[in-house]
Amino acid sequence: MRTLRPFRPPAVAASEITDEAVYRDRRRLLAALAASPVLGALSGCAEAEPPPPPRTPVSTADARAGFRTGEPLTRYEDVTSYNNFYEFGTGKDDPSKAAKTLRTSPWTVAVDGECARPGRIGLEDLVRGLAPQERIYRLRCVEGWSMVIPWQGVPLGEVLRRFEPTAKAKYVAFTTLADPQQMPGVRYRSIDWPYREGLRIDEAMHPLTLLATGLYGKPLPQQNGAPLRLVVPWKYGFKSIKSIVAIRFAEKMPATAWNALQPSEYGFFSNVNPDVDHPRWSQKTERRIAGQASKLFAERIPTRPFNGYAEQVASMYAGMDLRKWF
Ligand SMILES: Nc1nc2c(c(=O)[nH]1)N[C@H]1C(S)=C(S)[C@@H](COP(=O)(O)O)O[C@H]1N2
Ligand SMILES: [Mo]
Repeated sequence: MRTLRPFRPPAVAASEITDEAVYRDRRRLLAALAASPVLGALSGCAEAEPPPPPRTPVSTADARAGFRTGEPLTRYEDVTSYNNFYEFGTGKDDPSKAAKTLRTSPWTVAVDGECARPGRIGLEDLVRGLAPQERIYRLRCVEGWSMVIPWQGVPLGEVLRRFEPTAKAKYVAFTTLADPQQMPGVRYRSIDWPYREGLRIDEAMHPLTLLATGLYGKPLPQQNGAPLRLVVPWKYGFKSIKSIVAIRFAEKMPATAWNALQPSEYGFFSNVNPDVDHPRWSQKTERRIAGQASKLFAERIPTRPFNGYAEQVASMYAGMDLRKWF
């Protein structure tokens, strides 16, 4: 029986993927921020509701430009051995070692809330009749590394429409399985289990938002969120919730795991934004883990607004103050 390392806060985890000098800078930044009024202002913003989204639907044809990229792919072995999946431990190599205990079949998803056709549905029925698509997406972790991964899956919006969301469905909330028998990390209070995430309904329906069931042409490995997980490529990686067992249509902004843990650091929207630093570190650059180079020597490149998907998604946030709604 493997013993898991006790929970380390994300600040420490970030040091693993950052060079010493940058890490020391972050420490200084943290000290400076602790003394500034900015943090207080940020943490107050969870109170109010954001303005309603503009009525500017993005057509699938417009979004298609974001469906693939010619950038070098992350190697399969890196995609499947350097993971964040706290249900299996907080170390990057914990999930690939521990997640084999997750049973992914049979798998059912409970759908409820503001919709005409709630119910429990098996995974096969959930995606039945929807043609699987391949999407090559960049995914950027809030900790500062990114990957380029060929995913297979179905557009989330097409799945959600089957449940006939009502006019009151302004948000969609997602929940991960939390079974301490299968998920050793759940025995530690690293986050308030179960892992929860949420999207505004227009974000959930956006053609770029993928419900992934595979990568590199194979079924999803457990450590990557088998048997189904979100991939929301313009948002920080933690929005891409893994091993989903429940979907709820909601009228109010749902609670999310990282926001609940540290609201001043993780907002509801969490769109990738190089102009809004995390309170403890800069978000201006990222380490791209791709190609043959080892992840230890990953190239540092500039981070782009909305992770490079601005053309497809920026219209959803027109008129929103992205510093307030981070
Ligand atoms: N249930 C659950 N989903 C999760 C996480 C988690 O800890 N638990 N980690 C998130 C984070 S922080 C990232 S960066 C991505 C990583 O996905 P990958 O390991 O497939 O690259 O998964 C996200 N989804
Ligand atoms: Mo992440």
